[in-house]
Amino acid sequence: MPEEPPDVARVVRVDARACEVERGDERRMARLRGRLWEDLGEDTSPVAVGDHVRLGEDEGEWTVEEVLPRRNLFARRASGQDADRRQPLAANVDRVVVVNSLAQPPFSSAAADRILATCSFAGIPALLLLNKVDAAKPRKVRAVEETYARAGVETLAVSALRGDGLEAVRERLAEGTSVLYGLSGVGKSTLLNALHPELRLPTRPPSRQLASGRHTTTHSRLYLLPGGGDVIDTPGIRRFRPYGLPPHELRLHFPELRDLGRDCRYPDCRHVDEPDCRVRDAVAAGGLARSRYRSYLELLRELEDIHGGPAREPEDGPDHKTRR
Ligand SMILES: Nc1nc2c(ncn2[C@@H]2O[C@H](COP(=O)(O)OP(=O)(O)OP(=O)(O)O)[C@@H](O)[C@H]2O)c(=O)[nH]1
Ligand SMILES: [Mg+2]
Ligand SMILES: [Zn+2]
Repeated sequence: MPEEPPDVARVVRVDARACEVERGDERRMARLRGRLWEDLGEDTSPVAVGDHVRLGEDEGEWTVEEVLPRRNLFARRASGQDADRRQPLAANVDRVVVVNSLAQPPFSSAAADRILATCSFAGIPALLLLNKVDAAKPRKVRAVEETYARAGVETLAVSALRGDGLEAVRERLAEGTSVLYGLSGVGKSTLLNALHPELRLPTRPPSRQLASGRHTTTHSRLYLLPGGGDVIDTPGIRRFRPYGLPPHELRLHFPELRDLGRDCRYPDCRHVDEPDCRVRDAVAAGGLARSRYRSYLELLRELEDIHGGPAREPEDGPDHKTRR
């Protein structure tokens, strides 16, 4: 039984009908009030890790009465039958650490670029963590670093297993709340174990290294690092789709495209098939990474399919100025 009435707490893990909350040094479960599910709106859940909630009490049990306004929300488009809804991933965070692997699984620019664009859209700073440098060719590491330097994205190349680069990660995460996010098997939990050995989080056994479709981590949870900083470990994803990002805004969330696009003939150039497009010129001249442009095009088509947008086939003449 709580001695004093609980008031405001922070959510550190979310279950189906309850969540684990932290208040001061104390962590315990709190039941979500039924009415929180009544005004869900577009969301798949009323609460996310990192949320501040107002607590109540019911027969000695803690309850979540209200989710307090958020400073920001990292979210994605839900999958499966909930595909039209928003899945909250973490709230009130200071940065998203987009974790990618340089080998096993190979680097996925599609995953990195989708998550980075979504962070930009949500107004959350992001950095790209390149894990498994121990297993990667140095040339590959340099090429990826260069691509993202040109995109204005901070990168950190590390080996969670061997320890390379971990001091820089510790420094970077020492303040505020960070989310580790990325494909399954890239080494998020291994990294967190390296930063905080007492956690002993389960990681994928090496024998299952190449098996796909299985997450080792099943719940997002927030941990406090010994040297400072809070880190949220998340279950790996297979595919990432942004929620609520309007297709015509996408180009603003690819910084190199945004900069190059200022000199396109049309101010609202989509950089697909418009004449005098500086973005396409830059791709042809090697000034813009093909992988980034490919990610952009693929995402643009997907968002236009969802939100409605110009026809996918090239049109005759530059009539797109009147399209919306
Ligand atoms: N060679 C190498 N292997 C690593 C490194 N970091 C992690 N691994 C291996 O990669 C596999 C996956 O690691 P996990 O930490 O379970 O990956 P995860 O991102 O937490 O995966 P999910 O929980 O499924 O999202 C494990 O077998 C790790 O041992 C690294 O720096 N180098
Ligand atoms: Mg994990
Ligand atoms: Zn253009």
